[in-house]
Amino acid sequence: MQRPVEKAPSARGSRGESDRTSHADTGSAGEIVAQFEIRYTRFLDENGRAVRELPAFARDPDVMRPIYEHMVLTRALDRKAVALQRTGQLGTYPSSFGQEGTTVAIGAAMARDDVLLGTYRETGAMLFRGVRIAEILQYWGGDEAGSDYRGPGAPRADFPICVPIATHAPHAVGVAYAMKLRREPRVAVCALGDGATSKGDFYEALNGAGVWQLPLVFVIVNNQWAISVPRSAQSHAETLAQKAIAAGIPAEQVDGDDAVAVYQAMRNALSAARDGAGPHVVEALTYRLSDHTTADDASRYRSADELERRRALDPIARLRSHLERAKLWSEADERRLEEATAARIEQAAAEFLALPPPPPEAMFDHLFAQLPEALREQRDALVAAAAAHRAETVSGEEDGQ
Ligand SMILES: Cc1ncc(C[n+]2csc(CCOP(=O)(O)OP(=O)(O)O)c2C)c(N)n1
Ligand SMILES: [Mg+2]
Repeated sequence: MQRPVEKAPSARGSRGESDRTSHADTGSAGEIVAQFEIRYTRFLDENGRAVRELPAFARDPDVMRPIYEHMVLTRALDRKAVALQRTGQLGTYPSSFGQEGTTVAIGAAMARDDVLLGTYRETGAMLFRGVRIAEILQYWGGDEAGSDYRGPGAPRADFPICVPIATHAPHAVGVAYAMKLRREPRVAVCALGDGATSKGDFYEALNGAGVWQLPLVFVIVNNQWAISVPRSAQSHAETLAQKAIAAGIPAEQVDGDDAVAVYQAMRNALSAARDGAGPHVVEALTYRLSDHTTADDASRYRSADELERRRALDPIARLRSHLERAKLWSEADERRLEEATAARIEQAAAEFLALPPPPPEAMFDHLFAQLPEALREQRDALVAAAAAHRAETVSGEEDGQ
């Protein structure tokens, strides 16, 4: 019996109606009504050699050099932030060590007016988009004012770092819906982890983005771990990208340690979304070389062998070899970059360390344009309690207690 099909599968990469017919009689359980495939793209191998014809931008110094420079900057900031945390000068910090190829290429591919909704591991994208180093440190130092990006050319519309897993995915749908409603040529980018793809928020967001055909690009930053949960225990699906298929959204995988592959996939997805072609999902396969955060010790759950193997795929070394081979980078460039990067980091760290500690009520500020009523009450209560505590301390000191 023929099963009615409302509509041919619309996801790019699907085989569509004609294949359906050719497979119709092959199975005893019924005809195949939909088939899909997920493609994987990589341009540079682990040694930075091209494995297929490179896109033109891969030889364009104006595109590639800033990407490389920001990858180096991101790694240097991570190193400094961990050192500050270890010496009691910063709160818990999540390094993006090993993921620089993905996070920087996300930021580089976006247009200024696009809106980034990222997790705590998108430092490279934030830096590329003009968030100041001192602001990033300020945020991780526990001061919410760091989320109120104010540098020159700051991405004012970008969302603050999202620590709750996947809760920013439905927000991204709202942002993209507004863009569509206002007919703005803008795209929302929602970056989230492999672990986040197991959350209901993610599936709900995919569904909304698909059904409303929103200008929204999801990037699954698959770094193989969700704290101590490995990718193999996260989902039985062969790829995380294919979760998009159920929502009618085209999806693909890229080598996330190949900045050229991530940049190209993002550029294509962003320009299609800007032109009204709807959402897209990019799964970037990378690896978290660091502990989950400074509060974690990954050696308790993953092997030294695995880490060793993955270190050899370093996205920075890979891109540098490509740039040197393409004559876009030299030893002298590297020395200059190292010096300039170290100076920028030290200057920003000094600026951060000189900031006065925020008052306790600042934790309520800088996130909402208008504080919701329930939070306003809590803020008022905190201000009153802090004032009472100060008065008590002063009178205690006066009494010589
Ligand atoms: C809603 C929610 N549940 C649990 C946590 C605790 N938590 C913090 S990070 C994390 C793992 C996230 O893994 P993944 O999405 O792969 O991102 P990654 O940290 O690897 O970048 C969890 C469960 C949280 N922050 N938010
Ligand atoms: Mg992860």
